[in-house]
Amino acid sequence: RRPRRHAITLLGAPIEAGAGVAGCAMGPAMLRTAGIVRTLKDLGHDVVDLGDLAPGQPFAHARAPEGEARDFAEIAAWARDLARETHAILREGRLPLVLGGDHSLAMGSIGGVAAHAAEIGRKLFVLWLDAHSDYNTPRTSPSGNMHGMPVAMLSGEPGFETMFGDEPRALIDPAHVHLFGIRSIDADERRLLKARGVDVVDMRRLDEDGFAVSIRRIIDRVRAADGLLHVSLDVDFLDPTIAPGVGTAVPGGASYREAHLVMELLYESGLAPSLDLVELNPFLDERGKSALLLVDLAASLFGRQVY
Ligand code: 5AB
Ligand code: MN
Ligand code: MN
Ligand code: MN
Repeated sequence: RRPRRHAITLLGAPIEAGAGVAGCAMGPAMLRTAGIVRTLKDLGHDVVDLGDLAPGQPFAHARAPEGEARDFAEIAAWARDLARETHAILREGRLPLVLGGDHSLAMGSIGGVAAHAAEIGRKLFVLWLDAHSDYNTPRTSPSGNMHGMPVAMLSGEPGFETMFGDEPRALIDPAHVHLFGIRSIDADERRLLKARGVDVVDMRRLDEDGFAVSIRRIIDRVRAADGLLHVSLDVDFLDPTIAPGVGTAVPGGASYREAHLVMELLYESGLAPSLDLVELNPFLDERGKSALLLVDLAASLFGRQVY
């Protein structure tokens, strides 16, 4: 196999207002310390690091919705700025790699990818690697934490109308979303996910079918539609024993090899996804263990091979 060379643009989004505990704002710095730039360069890629996005002015236009969504205006500002950036990066023919930051940043990163997909007339598929389904709305959320809401927001669920302006609209098709590694869903989320036809590959199904079969099914679907793929990797997708640096640990996650296999098969697919690395909480990590694992997973996604 000949290695492929990608043009990758890194952008830090040190946002933690969407999470229940502090610490994710240090995520981008930690991923750089763990060697994300050098690792991707050593694989032969053209890597540019834009540094961290400066927090935007809280978007005065964003009105707190009914129900609870903590720091809505601040997260709306991040989302609008990030969407503009990921869209611009893709327009230059490069792949955005967003370093988080809590998972609410995906409202922006994927918002920009979706705008690009629409512009070039391609279908966008999202692979959401996570313990949680992140499909709460301000009305259904048990916590009010917006890192539990990005998939719902992107899918056009009510409560987020003022995020990008006043038009209520879906940025992605929920039937093109694949939630993967899931083992914690709230009751209202389950109801909405079923109604919208989201593909939920939970851990129980992964135990039975295996990771390889399950990821190949998704790859085949994206290929058949000539779609674009975005991968959003939440640290809590991984088992907390191998990735302790996370505020929302759930037992029974992906093992070291299962996670790498997902990345290796994605690389071999040639789909070259845009990527978020999110929810790393360096304050809770153990001697950089989780950060180093994330960098290694990014390396596998971008072509590192044993043999
Ligand atoms: B994460 C929970 N469903 O909404 C909620 O880490 C947890 O981005 C959300 O996946 C976890 O508060 C959000 C209970
Ligand atoms: Mn575009
Ligand atoms: Mn999660
Ligand atoms: Mn998440």
